[in-house]
Amino acid sequence: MKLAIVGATGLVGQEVLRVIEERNFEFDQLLLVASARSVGKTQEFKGKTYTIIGMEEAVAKQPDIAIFSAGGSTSLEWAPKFAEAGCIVVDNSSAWRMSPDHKLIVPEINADVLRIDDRIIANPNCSTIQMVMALAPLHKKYKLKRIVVSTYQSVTGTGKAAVDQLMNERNGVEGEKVYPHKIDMNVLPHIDVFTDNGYTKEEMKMVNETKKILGDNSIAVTATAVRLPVMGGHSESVNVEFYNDFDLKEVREILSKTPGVVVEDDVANNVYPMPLNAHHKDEVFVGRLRRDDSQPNTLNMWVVADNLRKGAATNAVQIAEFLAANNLVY
Ligand code: 2RA
Repeated sequence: MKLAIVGATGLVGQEVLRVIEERNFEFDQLLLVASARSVGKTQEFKGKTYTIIGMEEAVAKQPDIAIFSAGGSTSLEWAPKFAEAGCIVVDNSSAWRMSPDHKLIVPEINADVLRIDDRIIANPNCSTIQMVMALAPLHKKYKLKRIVVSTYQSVTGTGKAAVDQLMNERNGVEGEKVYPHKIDMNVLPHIDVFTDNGYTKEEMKMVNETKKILGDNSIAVTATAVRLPVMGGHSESVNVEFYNDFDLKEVREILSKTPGVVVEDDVANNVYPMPLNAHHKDEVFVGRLRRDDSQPNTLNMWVVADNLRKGAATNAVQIAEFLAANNLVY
């Protein structure tokens, strides 16, 4: 197995390396690929020194799987070239997510739709992944009607420069600004760009990707995505209406038995999911489960996950693991 990590020097690329090491993902050859400004630099990984290569060289080496975390424009230009060379691309950008010809995969939910001819596979947006991980088992049981979600997203979702802006502001140091406003001691109801309907692209990703992953365009979704000066992960307040009534105890049981989901819900002892506790972990943490008495069949929950892990790197590596385990790599 020849594995390429494209965008290897970014926050997600670095997390992908940590995940493949932790999960002992098997490969014969590893290619660390990045933009021209990083080519020639070296990186230690599992006791070996790797020299970072460029995109042309990586394609020429014909990797079997390439995990892309290099942004949408790079993926639009290079994923087809890698695929042409016989590689399966697992892409973390939004470039292919809503393409009717490409699959959008959360392995615990819909990996079974993957086939040998899938050459570019989309990794969903981090804020979508954690939400559908919590909602998919409940959808199966009670059938989702409407989702109202507000997110509280870590600066790590924007990337290293955003983390630097936060820490510079906190330390009173001048530096590059990636946000239109101060982020420290502030919240920005603005993630990605605004669209003509007044929503941001981040909010529309949650609307559209949720329907595609759950395979049900009838689900009504509305989202408000907010950026906070937080590091450990994304948090979400999810209000969900089902077609069928539910039993709260049964909801708790279903979630507790869902692979990749951990219920942290004991408010009498101040137990609920928090980004600081989710940081560096692969699970999706669910708590504050309670019925919304303002309308029938409606549940409130609080969902937290490390956006760089299950929200990006781990989900992508799990897709790669599924491909390898099911002989979908040729
Ligand atoms: C963010 N979900 O948090 C987006 C992309 N990682 O900025």
